[in-house]
Amino acid sequence: MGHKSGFVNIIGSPNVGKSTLMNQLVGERLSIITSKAQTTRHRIMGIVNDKDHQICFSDTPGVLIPSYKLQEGMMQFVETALQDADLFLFVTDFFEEEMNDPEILGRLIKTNAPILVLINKLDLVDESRMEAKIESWSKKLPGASVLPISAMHNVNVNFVMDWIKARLPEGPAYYDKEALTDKPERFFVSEIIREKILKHYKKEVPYSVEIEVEEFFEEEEIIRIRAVIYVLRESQKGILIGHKGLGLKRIGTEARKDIEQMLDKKVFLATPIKVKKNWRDDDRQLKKFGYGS
Ligand SMILES: Nc1nc2c(ncn2[C@@H]2O[C@H](COP(=O)(O)OP(=O)(O)OP(=O)(O)O)[C@@H](O)[C@H]2O)c(=O)[nH]1
Ligand SMILES: [Mg+2]
Repeated sequence: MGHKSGFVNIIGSPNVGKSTLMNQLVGERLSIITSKAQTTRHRIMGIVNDKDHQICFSDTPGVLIPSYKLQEGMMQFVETALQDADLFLFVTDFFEEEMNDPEILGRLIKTNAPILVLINKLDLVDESRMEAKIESWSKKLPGASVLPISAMHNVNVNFVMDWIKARLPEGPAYYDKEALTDKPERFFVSEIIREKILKHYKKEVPYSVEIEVEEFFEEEEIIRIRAVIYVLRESQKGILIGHKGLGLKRIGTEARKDIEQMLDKKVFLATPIKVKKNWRDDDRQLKKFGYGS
């Protein structure tokens, strides 16, 4: 048997556990995970290599109907992931009844790529209640296989790997066999900072924030990073900074610790905040932040 290689694209609604699943499959903390919807904004690749396989997973933003251009950009990543998949992992969870964009199911059916439907968060429900759920998804996506899992607790994730390996096309590796992802370190630095903001702030603040790593200097003993936090409004800057500056301090400290762990080196992290009105609807800004083409 020859070498197998292909793109396994992870698609589904926001907050169902797509990123949790990819990290579990890859065995690394690549995508950020939070309890809020729209945590993932980009297509993030996680690559699994062994002697006979290269599996290129793509985590994607949760499918939604866009209401501003940033979300249009996010859905463009989903669009390309719909087009270049060898296999699909369609993730839903026990609680999802109807997708906010049910059209996506029609799109999935039309592609030729095999689909595995994963009903996530099995740990939160009685297994006996899963039967009906499995049947309903089998009707929605005829021809697909359906499997209940818990991505977080690693239940049935091994079966996902078996399903993939049995269907992966034969072919040479697309990426270096040492590669873990397609994204540079700077990207993960900005994601870690955004994760802390998603974790500690409510309402519109996390959705109004974008991070840009402006400087990344590696010295012998330390890496100096300057990451600008962009917000939409002056008032959001105040909220982020918080009483006596403690809010921003907490973000900086928590992010720095995670970044140090990722880079395995001491880090100095500066996180100035800048107001950029309307960045979520500004094509030029969005392009600079890595959205759109
Ligand atoms: N109980 C339970 N929670 C889970 C499981 N998998 C994921 N979660 C939680 O569900 C929430 C969303 O997980 P994510 O992996 O960020 O979901 P996502 O689909 O990537 O979300 P978006 O990036 O916003 O589209 C987080 O709070 C996870 O901890 C699971 O198997 N069981
Ligand atoms: Mg995600």
